[in-house]
Amino acid sequence: MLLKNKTVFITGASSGIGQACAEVFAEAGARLILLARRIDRINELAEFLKDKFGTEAIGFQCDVRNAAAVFKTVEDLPEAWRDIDILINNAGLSRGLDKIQDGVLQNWEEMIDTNVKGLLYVTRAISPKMVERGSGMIINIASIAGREVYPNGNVYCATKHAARALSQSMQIDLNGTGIRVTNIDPGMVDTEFSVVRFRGDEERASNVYKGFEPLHGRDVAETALFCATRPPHVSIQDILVMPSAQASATIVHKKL
Ligand code: NDP
Ligand code: 8X3
Repeated sequence: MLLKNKTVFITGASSGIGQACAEVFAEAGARLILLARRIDRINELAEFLKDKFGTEAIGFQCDVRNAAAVFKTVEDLPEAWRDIDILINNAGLSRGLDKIQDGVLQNWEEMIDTNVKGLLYVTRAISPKMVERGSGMIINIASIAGREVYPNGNVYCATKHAARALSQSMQIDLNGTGIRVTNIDPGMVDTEFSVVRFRGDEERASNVYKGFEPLHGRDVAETALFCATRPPHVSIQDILVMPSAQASATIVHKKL
């Protein structure tokens, strides 16, 4: 119960890494604020965690691309939920895998609006109160795609390079405020990520993870939990976590 009574705010908790974070942080005793657009899934998850761990959790339907909705969600939090100890900026997505010259503008907008502007809106809404209280932690889920680019990854990689730059900026700007900032860069994780990237093409998505064992959402969530449970004088600023079979963004040892 390392995080007993700590309040953790997780974006993109309806699936994959965000959902796994909810489970792992619940197991560690935290109370949870869960956000996503698919509120039915958030409500089911909150019920499940209440039954399994006795977790106190509240959920909100919120599109992180909508600044007004993000600020309203945070401003309207019930009194007992306003002191957020840990923010996990996880909501994000990829759309398409096209050469830059063939790029689909709508896909570009969606990735930039979610992965960069969404992360910024949520951070802007939550961080001032952390500064006021003199404590808090922000965990940004970026990606190996924030350190390397790969063929046709162009705009997705650019958004994750931006997320990485923002983690570093937050570390500098929040220095001395009592807020720790952690950047986590996962390699390939078997979530709904590729199904979303390929707009529901399950076969194409499952081929991405064939022939090796990718990370699971829980592997990333446990990494986040490790960072969140260090003593206050320790800040894990930056972590790269890869499947053992993956050496770089493009080199994966597959046995097909
Ligand atoms: P999933 O597709 O399984 O989960 C993505 C989550 O983000 C969902 O809960 C989704 O909820 C939420 N989300 C997407 N858009 C929005 C939005 N506009 N507003 C609110 N929530 C949103 O993928 P992952 O779990 O893999 O992705 C989580 C993060 O991890 C992303 O930032 C991704 O870039 C990153 N990542 C993933 C890797 C991978 O290989 N899977 C590797 C490295 C990083 P809903 O649709 O209900 O709104
Ligand atoms: C998701 C992992 O390798 O598809 O960030 O970019 S990858």
